[in-house]
Amino acid sequence: MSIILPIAQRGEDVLKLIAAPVADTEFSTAWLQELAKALEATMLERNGVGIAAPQVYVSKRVIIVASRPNPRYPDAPEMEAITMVNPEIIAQSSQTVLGEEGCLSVPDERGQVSRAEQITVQFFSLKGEKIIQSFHGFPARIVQHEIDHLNGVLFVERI
Ligand code: K1U
Ligand code: ZN
Repeated sequence: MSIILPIAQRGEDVLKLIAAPVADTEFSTAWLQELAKALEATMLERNGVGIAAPQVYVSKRVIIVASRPNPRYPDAPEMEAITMVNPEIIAQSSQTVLGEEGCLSVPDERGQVSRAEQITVQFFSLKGEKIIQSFHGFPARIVQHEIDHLNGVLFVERI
């Protein structure tokens, strides 16, 4: 069992900050593991397909991405949740696509947002392993939405 954390709501300062990178000394620590567990539990409790640490009042560069089919994206892949530490988009397609987004920090609002269709992301595992992975479609949209949270940007600012 893990802790369910409260979600910061639109207008709160923590959602406007540039989140701090996780330091080398923080990898493989109990606190980073516990943060990831609590983030995933909170995302699942809220039926989300992603979450970023600033949404639970922790201004650190940690996100979770967990695509699954849903009424808006019935063909979305079912993914194991991926925890990304210090994620960076290192390449993106020039092709963009409009798609519906929601946000756990902006309840009851949905909107069409233009995002790169395909991205390549460099990130670190909780143990500090460097991973480079490409995403397209809905998972790529979730990654971009979550990285926006790390940079103090909400999807409503992109509409
Ligand atoms: O970061 C968050 O606030 C979570 C957010 C992730 C997200 C959803 C849709 C597009 C991009 C990013 C959510 O999980 S909102 C709730 C949700 O499950 C959902 C909303 C719209 C379409 C599909 C799912
Ligand atoms: Zn969001």
